[in-house]
Amino acid sequence: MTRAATVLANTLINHGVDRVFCVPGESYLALIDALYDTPSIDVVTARHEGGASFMAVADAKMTGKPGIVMVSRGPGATNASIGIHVSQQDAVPVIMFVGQVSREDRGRGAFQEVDYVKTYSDMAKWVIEVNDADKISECVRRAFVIAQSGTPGPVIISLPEDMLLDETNAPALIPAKIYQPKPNMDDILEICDMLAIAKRPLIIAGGQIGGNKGRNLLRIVSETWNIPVATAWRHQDLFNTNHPNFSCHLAFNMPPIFKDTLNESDLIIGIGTRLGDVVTQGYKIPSAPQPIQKLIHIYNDSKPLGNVFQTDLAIVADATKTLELIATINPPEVPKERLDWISKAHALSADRFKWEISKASDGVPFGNIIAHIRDIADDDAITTVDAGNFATFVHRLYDYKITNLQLAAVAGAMGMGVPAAIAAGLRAHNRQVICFVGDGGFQMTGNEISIAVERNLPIRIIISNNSSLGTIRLYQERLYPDRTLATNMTNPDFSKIAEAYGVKGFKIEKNEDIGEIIRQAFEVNGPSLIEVNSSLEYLAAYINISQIKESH
Ligand SMILES: Cc1ncc(C[n+]2csc(CCOP(=O)(O)OP(=O)(O)O)c2C)c(N)n1
Repeated sequence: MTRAATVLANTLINHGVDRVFCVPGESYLALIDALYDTPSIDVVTARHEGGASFMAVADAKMTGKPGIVMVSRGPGATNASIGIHVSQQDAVPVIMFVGQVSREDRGRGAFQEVDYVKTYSDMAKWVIEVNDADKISECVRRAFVIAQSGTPGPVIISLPEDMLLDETNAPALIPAKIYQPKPNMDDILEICDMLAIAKRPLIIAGGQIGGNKGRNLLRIVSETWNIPVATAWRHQDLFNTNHPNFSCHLAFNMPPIFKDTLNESDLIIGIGTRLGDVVTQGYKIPSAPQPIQKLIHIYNDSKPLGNVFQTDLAIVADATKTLELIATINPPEVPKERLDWISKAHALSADRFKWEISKASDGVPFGNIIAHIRDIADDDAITTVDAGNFATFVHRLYDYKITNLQLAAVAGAMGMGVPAAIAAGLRAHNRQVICFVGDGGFQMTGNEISIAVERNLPIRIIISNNSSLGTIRLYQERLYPDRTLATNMTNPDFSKIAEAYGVKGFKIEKNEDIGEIIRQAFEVNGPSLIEVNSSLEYLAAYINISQIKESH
């Protein structure tokens, strides 16, 4: 007989889990104790469960396998919910283990009791409370299958405290095989027929195009079939942004020229993307419900297919496998019009990269920082990008090569930047990790830099400090002019805070400092943080405050 907690830990090992992110709690002490005997699993202690769940999301984005998070009941579980929401919105597999009150007290409103099935049903793909120790391994195995099948997402496993101590004869199971839907050759031929007659086709590429293999195949299909590629929101890293076939990154609030140009296409192929709100620029590329061009939509789950857009060809299939098969078909000769179309689509991004070093009276325009870092960063650097207006400069100016990785919440949650950098630093030892975060986002989860100090992770954190929740300020300027409320912040000295944590702190206060400070900070053996005194006037990549004021 073996303790349920030990069977659980052994099942995780069988599933290849080598790292879990947690904040410990008395409600699942037996599981923590079981992990004491499994040195192959690295237990990372976050300072806040939100940080832990963000780290699990980031880890999953890097490995393609479920990120694992463990939290205590009630307060721990509710703190962690932000990462569960991101896991759902970003379609990333995450498994969260949550402590629960003992079975005899369930339903009494016991200390920190929460009904996780009710609480998480809207976000998670599956929520299960394991009341029988004999079922623990079976449930964990099923969690891995569910988290990774169809649209990937979160699974919650609730662990009653006393159940973890029960003894069981049920063995620790090995993983079930996950079956991703494959396209059939008829579908592929139909795609190729439509492509062959299209004059201005466009690929919208999404996050389910997995890993280096998928990215390479995307490039091959784009090149052999001469199709420009637009990448889905926060998936710029799927395609080399300097490639002549790169069109643009479908980010928030793009100038209308992007939508207008892309809608000149006569065929859109949405692949590995659900074609959601931001990607489609508010359901306008393609336009809902009836696109103005032909639409092929390929996704590994039937749910998003055909439910918003009138779709000419909908295929439930794995994106990478589909690209692999398209790449086996020889395209017909390219019509000249197609090459003109590629140039036109690419011009969108060529303009995007133009950036004049600008001066502002109220600080450093954050675009100047990004324009510098893109030139000196390693080709395979991992960037983690929090949510906020500062990120518009990263999305506009950063030069993603095919080996770069961008870890950012598609869900737009603030607070993911620093935890994602920790997760990246732990996994990718020999790669540069650069975190871009606003002063607002940093104050949500910046405390997780403690882990960078504990583990001596050479991550670089760049804070855009404009003393404002700038994104919301921008909306206020647009929609409620001269009525700024709740968006100004009195901030601490972030470089000193960094030093107090044991992180080498730097400050950039004027344009002339940029090169030298970044050079010094990037040479630190261990974590470093640069606080940029950012211009509030130049708070976003495509518009500034004076321009909005003038437009009223
Ligand atoms: C967790 C969370 N809370 C609130 C928001 C709404 N929100 C979006 S951006 C933003 C402000 C971000 O401010 P900051 O990090 O300072 O970056 P800036 O926009 O100033 O560049 C807020 C409050 C959000 N997206 N996520």
